[in-house]
Amino acid sequence: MNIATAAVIVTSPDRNFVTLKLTTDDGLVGWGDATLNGRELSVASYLTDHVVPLLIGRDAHRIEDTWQFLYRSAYWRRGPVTMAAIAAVDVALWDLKAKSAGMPLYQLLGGASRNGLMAYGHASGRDQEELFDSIRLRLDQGFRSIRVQTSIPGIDAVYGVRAPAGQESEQHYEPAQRIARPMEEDWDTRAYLRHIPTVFEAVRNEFGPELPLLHDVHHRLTPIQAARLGKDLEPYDLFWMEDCTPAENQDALRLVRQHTTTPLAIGEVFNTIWDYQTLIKDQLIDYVRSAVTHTGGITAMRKLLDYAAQYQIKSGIHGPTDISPVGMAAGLHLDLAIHNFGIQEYMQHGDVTNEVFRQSFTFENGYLHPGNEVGLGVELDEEAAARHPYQPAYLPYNRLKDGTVHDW
Ligand code: KDG
Ligand code: MG
Repeated sequence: MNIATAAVIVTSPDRNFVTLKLTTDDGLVGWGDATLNGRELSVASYLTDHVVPLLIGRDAHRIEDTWQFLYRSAYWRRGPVTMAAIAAVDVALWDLKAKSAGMPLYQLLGGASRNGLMAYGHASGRDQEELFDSIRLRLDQGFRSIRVQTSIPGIDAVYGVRAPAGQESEQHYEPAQRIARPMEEDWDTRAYLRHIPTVFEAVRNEFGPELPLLHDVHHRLTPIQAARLGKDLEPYDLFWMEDCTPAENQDALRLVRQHTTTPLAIGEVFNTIWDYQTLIKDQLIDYVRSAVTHTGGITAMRKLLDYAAQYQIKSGIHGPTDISPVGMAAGLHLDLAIHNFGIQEYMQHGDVTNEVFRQSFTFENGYLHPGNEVGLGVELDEEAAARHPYQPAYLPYNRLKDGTVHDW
């Protein structure tokens, strides 16, 4: 089973996606997701210009060897562009291996360790009424765990809160915008720290003690501010507080950890196991937030999650809309197979994306399942993809009231 052709497909149904298609000399097709939100074309170029020529003629069964070859032969290691490109190759090879074995991928990874994957949905609102309506909508859809994001009095636009009706879908928050320059948002840490505990108090009073609630701080606090927020949220029993500091400095989490028992999740912008080295061995976190797409694929994620398992740290695989259905499916197969599954984010793609990516994973009664098609169970419809050419898009960025650029 040698690789005969490799092609990079960039399409923009509801948003931009970069997909790698590998075809073998015996006619099998494998898919990999290489989408890096707001920087899509750099990964497409890395693949097309530097990786595709190296793949032709390689034995598609040699997944570990191909991973090590791409990682080490580049000399320049790590980084989101490199690791997304390697991830796409790795996932496409796992898709091919599972197809050639005639099995869904999770069977090759050891088989199912559970019946379904608890998923959390996103709820947000500009005020309490909107937030409660949004939570009820997710509960009606079947979600049993909810991420809560809200506007902050005095701040115009806040991460995770959907725009007013008419500007985007009623259901979905999408931060990347199809505009020529990044949108500027504003930020005020003191206003945020005052407001968020009041929101969780109101949500607990309305929805009771059982519902698992999550919150994404999106990298905006210093360690001592994050420690305070974790303490202030303890009465509301969060499932996790996510990305509370910008954790290039892994030791920052040590300070947060010393002050609070609120569980900590981090890692959606990490791209290798090394970004977690201190966090895992010193047990400074509870959940690993990497996406298969951004962390070198199934091969690297399996090693990362097995390492985390030795310290009772669980998975919380990243599943926003900028992970394509191919990347989502890869995460779901891994989730089903590993022992230390925690929770899976599920933001749900729009109808146009679902027409381009035919998928067989299911969501029922709050649980995702990757399905039982051979391979990943996702096929890209190239004719449909061609109807949606790439459109430049950017994530927003933040400034403080005095004009200083802040973490977004
Ligand atoms: O591309 C950026 C998004 O994926 C990110 O902002 C989503 O933080 C996010 C989350 O937790 O889903
Ligand atoms: Mg996040």
